[in-house]
Amino acid sequence: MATQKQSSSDEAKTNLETLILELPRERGWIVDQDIHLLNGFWYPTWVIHGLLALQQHFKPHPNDVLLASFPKSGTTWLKALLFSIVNRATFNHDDMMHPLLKSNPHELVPWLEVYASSNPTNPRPPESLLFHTHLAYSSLPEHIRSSSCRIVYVFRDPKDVFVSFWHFFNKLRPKESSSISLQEAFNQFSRGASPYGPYWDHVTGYYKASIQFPNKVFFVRYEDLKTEAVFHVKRLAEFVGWPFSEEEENEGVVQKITDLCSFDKLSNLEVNKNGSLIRNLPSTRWTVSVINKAFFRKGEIGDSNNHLSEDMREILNQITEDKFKEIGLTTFVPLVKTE
Ligand code: PAP
Repeated sequence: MATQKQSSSDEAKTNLETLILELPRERGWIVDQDIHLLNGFWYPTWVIHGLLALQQHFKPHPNDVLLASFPKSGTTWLKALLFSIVNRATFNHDDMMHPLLKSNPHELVPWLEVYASSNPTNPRPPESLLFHTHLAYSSLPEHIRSSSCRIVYVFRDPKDVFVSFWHFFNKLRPKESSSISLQEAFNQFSRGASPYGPYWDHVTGYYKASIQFPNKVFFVRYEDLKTEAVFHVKRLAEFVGWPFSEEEENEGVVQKITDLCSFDKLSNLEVNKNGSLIRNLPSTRWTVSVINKAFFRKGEIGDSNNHLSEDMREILNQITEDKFKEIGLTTFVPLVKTE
């Protein structure tokens, strides 16, 4: 029996490897990290392993909350906020033992593809109703899209996303890996063939879903959160089913949670200055220690102005305008008026 099980799992692995070999391929931004085009999106090899496991075996609960994002759009921040919002009955924002004071937000909200790539037949992380994914909407397991679980999607100006992503890869890259120049990475990003890209199709998928299913998909802009944090944190809490009571509002709880999750607060904690996360991806040869500091660089709007030439900015602005015009999305104007 054990041998039969073993051979069917070996067979599944071989089929998966054959499938991956047949997909269009591009260089990723670090060694061992080629990206493959699967149903319109470019994913690293190990993400495809995780994605297929999720599509086959992930069973959502109706109360699950899934945070979705294109990398570098505000994931760490939203993980901190959502964790604090949904767990506030257990962990008070001013509790000295609050988990955010001792753990990086990525340790508190599991990343589904990573977990699934290590646990392909049982890809649901235990004891959590709050998860995160970088998968595109169309790549999500059908069970997630058709269930009543909720999805929060954060998006950000692609110029800042690109610059943030490039810096992050530079910090992540093992010494033996050859680097990718800003220009090379830019060329890949702008033609859509970069990790998790095309950025514009990623955003469009979730935006359309948020229009079609407003009770299922919540769409928030990083820039809006930066400028009107308390207002959007309240909306977020309502959407995920944990609205702030009048009493909490009078006690300033929303502001306190917002402060706890702010860039200044989180980036100055010992765990985020000196701690690290170990990412173990058994489907590749890749085990990497990611320093927590890498998730906190500047946390500003418009830092891309310091790194991209005027031509590069113009190219990304033009693509963005063209792609988002069709769906009525504008990157540079608040999505929801605060009054
Ligand atoms: P991930 O996709 O790898 O999880 P993600 O958290 O989405 O990364 O993006 C990191 C960006 O969010 C960084 O932006 P920067 O490179 O332009 O500085 C990081 O600084 C920023 N960031 C992290 N935490 C916060 C926060 N609490 N508030 C605002 N921005 C934040």
